[in-house]
Amino acid sequence: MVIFTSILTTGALTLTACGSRDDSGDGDSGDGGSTTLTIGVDAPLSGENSTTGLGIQYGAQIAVDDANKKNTVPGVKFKIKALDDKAQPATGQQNATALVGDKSVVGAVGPLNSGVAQSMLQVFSSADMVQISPANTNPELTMGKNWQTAPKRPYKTYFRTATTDALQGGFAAEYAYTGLKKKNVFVVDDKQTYGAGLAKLFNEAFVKAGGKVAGTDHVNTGDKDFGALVSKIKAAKADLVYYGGQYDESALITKQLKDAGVNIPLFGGDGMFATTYIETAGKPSEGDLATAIGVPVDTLPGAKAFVDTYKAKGYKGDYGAYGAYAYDATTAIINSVKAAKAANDDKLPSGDELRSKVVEEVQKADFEGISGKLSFDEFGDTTNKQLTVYQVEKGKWKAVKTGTYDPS
Ligand code: ABU
Repeated sequence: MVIFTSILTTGALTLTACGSRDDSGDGDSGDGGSTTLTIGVDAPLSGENSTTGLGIQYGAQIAVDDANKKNTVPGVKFKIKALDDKAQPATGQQNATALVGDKSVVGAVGPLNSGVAQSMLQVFSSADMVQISPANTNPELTMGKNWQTAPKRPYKTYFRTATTDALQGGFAAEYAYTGLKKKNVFVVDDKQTYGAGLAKLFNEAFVKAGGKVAGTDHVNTGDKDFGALVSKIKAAKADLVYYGGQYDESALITKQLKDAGVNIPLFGGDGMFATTYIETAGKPSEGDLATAIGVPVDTLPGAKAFVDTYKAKGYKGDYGAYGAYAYDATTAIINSVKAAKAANDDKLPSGDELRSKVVEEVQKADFEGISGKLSFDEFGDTTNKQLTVYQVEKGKWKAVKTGTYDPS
């Protein structure tokens, strides 16, 4: 329960619990007004997955800086509170608890990992506080365990600006079978919510397309030696490896495969789409593939200023995978604060009421984001279903196909 006190002084509302008086400016913010609201960010900011996790933090930061400069919500300034979940569900849950316990926090952006999200959903739901992930792709988060037969939204507070593996798995399988003309795939996953789920969906779609599965295996996050896996793939005479998981492990797998003379591409999902994959694997990554959400950010006219700012600031990590989606998730929260204020005689609702109103307004979001048009369906999923296949060419990820997938 958030306790709030509002003091009406000469017609202006001064929040003392949800938000705080703040008359000081900062380097990045314009003179947005006297109330400061916090937008929480949760992502892996150190260690595993942090290349893409930092892209989430800084994507959200640029959105807040832009809103403060533009004075998007007159009388309100925004700031980011970024917490590191280290890609660990237990840490993510602690962070969610800390964010809902901070009375200035009006909503949260993140996490990156679907398995971490599972541990946070109930915490945000109990506080009726919005959570928008720019990266989670496991379908169960929005449509429940029986999403393939009887989809049912488990939490009305959870949204995402990333499309899901219900499409990503099939999109990759279709490209592998008809685009790459691969017929015999070895499927590996990291046993995590995202990786195992995506690998299963790829497997099903590849077989449905007419392909064969030469073998399957599992690894652990944090593993470094994949010698036994490489031997199995070699023996299976596969023409492609599909990997459900993150770049940290797959970069080592592709290197060890090629070092053992198994010169077949490794194909993965958005968890693999990171510059670190290529930096870690080096030349052996040439020809490898990954799908990622949306269209390539560098080709979006609306994202040019964002990309320029990210580079000019020298921010660490990658903006390519989730940065623009974090920017749009953050903007959705900011726009919802603006709408909640407008609907309340232009006074900012306080405490719990503001959080609840923001949830309602995010559901109604409909605006042109930097990643394209942003709105959410009845499950809280983005209506933007675009995906892109990237391939490593001359040491860089190069977009080779953008589109979507029809699972029917
Ligand atoms: N979407 C890939 C990485 C994040 C996740 O676990 O869903």
